[in-house]
Amino acid sequence: MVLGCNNFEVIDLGVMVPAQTILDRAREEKVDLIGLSGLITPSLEEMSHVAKEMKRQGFSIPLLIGGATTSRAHTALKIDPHYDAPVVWVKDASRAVGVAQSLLSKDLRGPFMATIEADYAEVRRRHASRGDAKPLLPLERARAKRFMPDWSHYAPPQPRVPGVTVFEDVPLTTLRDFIDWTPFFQTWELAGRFPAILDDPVVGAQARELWRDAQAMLERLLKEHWLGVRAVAGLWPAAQEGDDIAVFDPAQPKHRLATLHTLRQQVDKPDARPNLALADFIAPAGHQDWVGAFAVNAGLGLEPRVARFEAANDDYAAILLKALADRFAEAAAEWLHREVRMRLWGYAPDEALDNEALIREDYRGIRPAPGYPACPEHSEKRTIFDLLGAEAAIGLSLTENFAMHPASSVSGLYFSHPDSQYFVVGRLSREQVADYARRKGVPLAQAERWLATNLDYDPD
Ligand code: B12
Repeated sequence: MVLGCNNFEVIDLGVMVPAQTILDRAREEKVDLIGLSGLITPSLEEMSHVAKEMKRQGFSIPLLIGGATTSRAHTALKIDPHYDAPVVWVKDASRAVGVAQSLLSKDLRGPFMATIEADYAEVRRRHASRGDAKPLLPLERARAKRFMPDWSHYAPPQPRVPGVTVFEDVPLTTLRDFIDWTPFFQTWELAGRFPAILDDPVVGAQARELWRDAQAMLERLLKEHWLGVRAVAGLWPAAQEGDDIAVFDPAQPKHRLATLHTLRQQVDKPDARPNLALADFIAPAGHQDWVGAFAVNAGLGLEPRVARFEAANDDYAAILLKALADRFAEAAAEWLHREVRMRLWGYAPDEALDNEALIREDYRGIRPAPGYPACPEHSEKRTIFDLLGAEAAIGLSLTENFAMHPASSVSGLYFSHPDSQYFVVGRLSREQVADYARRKGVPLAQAERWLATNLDYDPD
């Protein structure tokens, strides 16, 4: 949009486009630049692949990199080395115009690229000397330091409604009260917490205008029922098995349905703090513990509406609507988690928390989502989807790189242990990645690609 408003003609190929389609179209249209955007980690690998293909197929046009999951370091280390023509990471869209103009100008390109290359060289130098970073604990030591409550004194809550529960049509008017508006403003690159942001001395006026537009669209959306939201939650008997979680059939508790694989922190912590893995929050066999999973889809009916706005050249309304659908996805995850705590699992039937308290996570239990720092590996979504039957139940599909379609959707796990908490898995040794690959039954190189941003070593 920003480039379009500055006299660049942009050909938008959409999402999950194969490398060859991008390159063929670029040739056909004789484009000046290619841009790639990445929201979740698996896109990072795909970007390196596109860069390699550009080199192999003799391209010489610049490659722009952007999106929430990309970084200067990743671009310098993993993409730039694969392509000889300029590769430039663009921090936010407002800088895209300056970058594109510099790259296309005969006079500016040289000095501009000299600065970028110097910058990347510095990133690579720092990366090469990162051997100075504190060494990680061997896996066995990290495991010995796991979170280990006295399970013999723990009575896991038994669900009131075991197995899978589907919500065909979650009322939008219910979800409205569960919306966390702060990330909505982030989508528009307006920094600050809601509602204080509305009175912010710098961005307040803009935030208020956006807020008014969003409320007006929300009213129409509710009245005319533009969106459908479906949700599914499941609760199964479970047992900790090392860093894995065995998941069983509620009807036949000896029948194993699946294994969830978790990753353990290996940083050497100065004090007695444990080295956590999510599996630590589930009791070992013999204690009748349970694990949960969920998926919500807030994108039903969204695409044709967005297409209508786009056809009318109303990009603002199209983005506003997508951002509202994203808020409904997160609100549905918040609402569903409360349903689970109060009703389905039912361990907190009398919980009485307002939206502020929910946003602060003042309740018992967590819902980590694959891709977030406590479980950075996205392929676990496949297991979650299979357990829930998410495709059939709520019309949510998973691409081969584990992105969910429709985009406005969230999936994750439920833990009920009162001490369960979010944490950052962080850097991983080859030893742990090899162990993880073995547990998942995939080649080491595959696990290394999935965990590319967590590796403490160079896999090549
Ligand atoms: C909104 C959001 C969502 C929404 C919508 C996602 C969607 N519609 O695709 C919802 C709530 C649905 C969601 C779901 C998920 N999310 Co989310 N989400 C975000 C959040 C909060 C903001 C992203 C965003 O829209 N930003 C606003 C846009 C405008 O910014 P942007 O993408 O960075 O792009 C800007 C620039 O980068 C630049 N740019 C972007 N692309 C390009 C390309 C070029 C060529 C150029 C020049 C510039 C450029 O321009 C933009 C404007 O300046 C981020 C956290 C964050 N603060 O970034 C997490 C984040 C992206 N999500 C994350 C995750 C893990 C997920 C889930 C996988 C969780 C789950 N298990 O359910 C799902 C995946 C959904 C899916 N469909 O597969 C992680 C990804 C981490 C990772 N390593 O993979 C993030 C980074 C959060 C985190 N801190 O860990 N998410």
